Amino acid sequence: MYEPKPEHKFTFGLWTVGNQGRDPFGEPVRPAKSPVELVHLLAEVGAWGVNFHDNDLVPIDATPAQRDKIVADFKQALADTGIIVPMATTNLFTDPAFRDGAFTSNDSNVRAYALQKTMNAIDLGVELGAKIYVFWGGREGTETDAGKDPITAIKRSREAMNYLCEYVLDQGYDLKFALEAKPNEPRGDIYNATTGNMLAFIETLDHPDMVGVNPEVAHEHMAGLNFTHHVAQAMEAGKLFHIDLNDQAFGRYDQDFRFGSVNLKSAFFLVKLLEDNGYDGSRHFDAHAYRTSDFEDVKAFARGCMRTYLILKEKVAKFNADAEIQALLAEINADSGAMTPFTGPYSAEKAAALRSHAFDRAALGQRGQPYERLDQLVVELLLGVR
Ligand code: GCO
Ligand code: MN
Ligand code: MN
Repeated sequence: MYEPKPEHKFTFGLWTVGNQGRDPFGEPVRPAKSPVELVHLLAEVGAWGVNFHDNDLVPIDATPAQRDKIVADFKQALADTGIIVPMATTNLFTDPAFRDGAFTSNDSNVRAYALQKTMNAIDLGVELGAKIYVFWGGREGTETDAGKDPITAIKRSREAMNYLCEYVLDQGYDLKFALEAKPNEPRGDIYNATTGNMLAFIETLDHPDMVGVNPEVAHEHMAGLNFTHHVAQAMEAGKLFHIDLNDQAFGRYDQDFRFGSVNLKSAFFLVKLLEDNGYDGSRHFDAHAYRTSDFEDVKAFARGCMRTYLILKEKVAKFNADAEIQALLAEINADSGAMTPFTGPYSAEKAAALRSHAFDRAALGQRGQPYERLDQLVVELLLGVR
């Protein structure tokens, strides 16, 4: 019943199930697996797609011949398993060249190299079938604002996005960009720190229609924000091109935990938002197994992400079909229609009528809402007693 199927569009990055458990305090605990092995692992657990950074697939120092062999082997693995590549991205953070950022680096050579690397990575992604291209500016930030002007940083980011949109148009690629915000880690502060910042930034680009967002649960949670509200704003604006699902305790380091493993209730409202509003992009799990896991446990991690999503999806259907919950919602949203003559699109007549209407303000302030009763029903639904 909770088996992943292609229509669920569950995807993982090579870097997620391939994560070796390195952290700032410790060395890798799991051996490196090749991209081909990881594609087979993803097929075994029932995923639909695989995503990658250029250098997850092709090492940064690979020769053209090595590149061609790696890409051919990877394509064979995709053909053998039926796994597809819906999204690709560029690694603009691991190499020391990017220690001060890529598109916002103070070094014009680094900024140009970042454009070159991204154009090559876009070609690679498109060659493998990607339709969405993610930009996560992990190093686009500062530890001190003494050395970088934040307004210049915005202008440099815009210039890079405009350049790369033109590149995609010039090549005739069927590719859209999805910008991923994060408040910090690995930089002290990262520019365009939240999904809301990204949405505002996109509207200033030359081709805003080509660009949307890739929000990630952990990133808004790291900033102490309501992720579901950010995703809702993106959806309402037609900008939810991709989503990174994982989990994260508020106030902690960047955890990338299994989806739904920490904040089950917010995961429920997120799945409800996506499912009720017909989101039809990838459900991408940008997470990794605990450092204590071996590869059997990595598979349990990946299966767990998908299974929890599907269980929550079933809970959403129950919520929508629950007579008591729906009756409470009807009561909460009851509207006699008495205000319709005054509200909606503005007219001078409506405004005049509204100004002369007498409100019983004390009565307005007396109305309680049964949110406690409703929320307890949600909790009982999630706890499995409804
Ligand atoms: C992070 C980010 C990354 C990006 C990835 C794809 O916190 O490290 O979430 O995992 O999503 O680089 O762009
Ligand atoms: Mn992240
Ligand atoms: Mn991410």
